Amino acid sequence: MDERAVLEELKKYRKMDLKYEDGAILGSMCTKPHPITKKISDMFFETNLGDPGLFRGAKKLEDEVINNIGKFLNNPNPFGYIISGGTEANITAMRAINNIAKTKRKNHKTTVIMPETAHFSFEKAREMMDLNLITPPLTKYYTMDLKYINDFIEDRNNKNDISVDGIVGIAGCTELGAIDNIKELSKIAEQNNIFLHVDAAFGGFVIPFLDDKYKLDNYCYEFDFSLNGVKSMTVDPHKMGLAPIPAGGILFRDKSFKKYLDVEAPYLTDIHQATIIGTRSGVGVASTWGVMKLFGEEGYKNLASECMDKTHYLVKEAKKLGFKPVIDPVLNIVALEDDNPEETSLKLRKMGWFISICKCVKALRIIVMPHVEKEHIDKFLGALTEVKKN
Ligand code: 0PR
Repeated sequence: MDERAVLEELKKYRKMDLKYEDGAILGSMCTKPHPITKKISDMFFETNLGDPGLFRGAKKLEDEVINNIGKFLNNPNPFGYIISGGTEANITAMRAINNIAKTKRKNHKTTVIMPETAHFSFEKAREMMDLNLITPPLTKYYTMDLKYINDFIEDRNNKNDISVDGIVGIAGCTELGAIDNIKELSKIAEQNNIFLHVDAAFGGFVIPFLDDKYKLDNYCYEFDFSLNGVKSMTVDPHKMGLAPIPAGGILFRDKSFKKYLDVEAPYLTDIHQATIIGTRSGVGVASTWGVMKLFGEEGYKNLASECMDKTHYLVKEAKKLGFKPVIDPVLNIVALEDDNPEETSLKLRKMGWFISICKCVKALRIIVMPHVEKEHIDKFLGALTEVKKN
């Protein structure tokens, strides 16, 4: 095939894909990347951060991006990477917890407390590392029950069996956007010398930029490294950061955690490697750097406000039509109660609407990403009303 034919053929496939701007993608945490990232991708497309000595510019950008993200998460001295996504970031944090636990005790199953609402990437980590996961009950706000955690740890302490190695709190849970009380979890973690990881894959690029007027009384919005117990955090540029996929983020409090991740890589330009993935593109790093410089704090604040305004619009209009949200919107994620979410979402899909559903509660799930406009919301609610009539 000649070049023109190859490209023409590829266009046919690309046409089969849904487009964010058409507004039918309502259940995705990704969105159309910022247009500047097309040019950046072109510039950095062959870079490989798996061998950073060869791509010193890309590596320097990665260090700068981690520092820049660290700044808005109140960490002046972060250590971390821009990697393939939230899944890799969470598995990386679990590797650290597991390896720290192994240095303390042999023949002990690493035990981590996390909510039932945690993303399924933790299930992959559990399976890979044979972790023991403890899931406390949820409060009516869909956050982890702190009393249960305190009692659980105290009980272990009393039995002289200090076996909790990690706690995971979620800042913006996948299904509902709820935020665990990271401030209290941080205290518990500090008092008991337990590693606290915060999964802010989604919330990391929203909560720091959220105007006070959107904040609810029932949630604590402090979630970052200003809380001393927080040791690591997942924060994904390819979600609300507007970077193209793949760009997930893992940040640790400081470089002292690197030794728990390093494996020897003697034939590379850097003789240790801490990331799970070896060969990895610098495109996500450079794109994240670019969008952050272009947008600045003001840009992300505006983006968060726009998405929250549209979220409240969706909730208001949905209520008028008799649909009830599971919780008031904490972030730009809405779950609407539904007696048969699987069936409803399938019917909607047949009409061209792609939402997702919750697992922890019977509900339809809509993520009001930047590409979702009010006109899409109106049309979608019309379709939902029709589906529920039949
Ligand atoms: N942590 C949280 C809190 C998440 O919500 C997600 C993904 C992850 C970790 C894992 O991130 P990666 O998918 O980057 O590895 N949450 C979305 C979800 O499961 C991912 C997604 C994105 C799904 C776009 C569909 C979609 O169209 O809903």
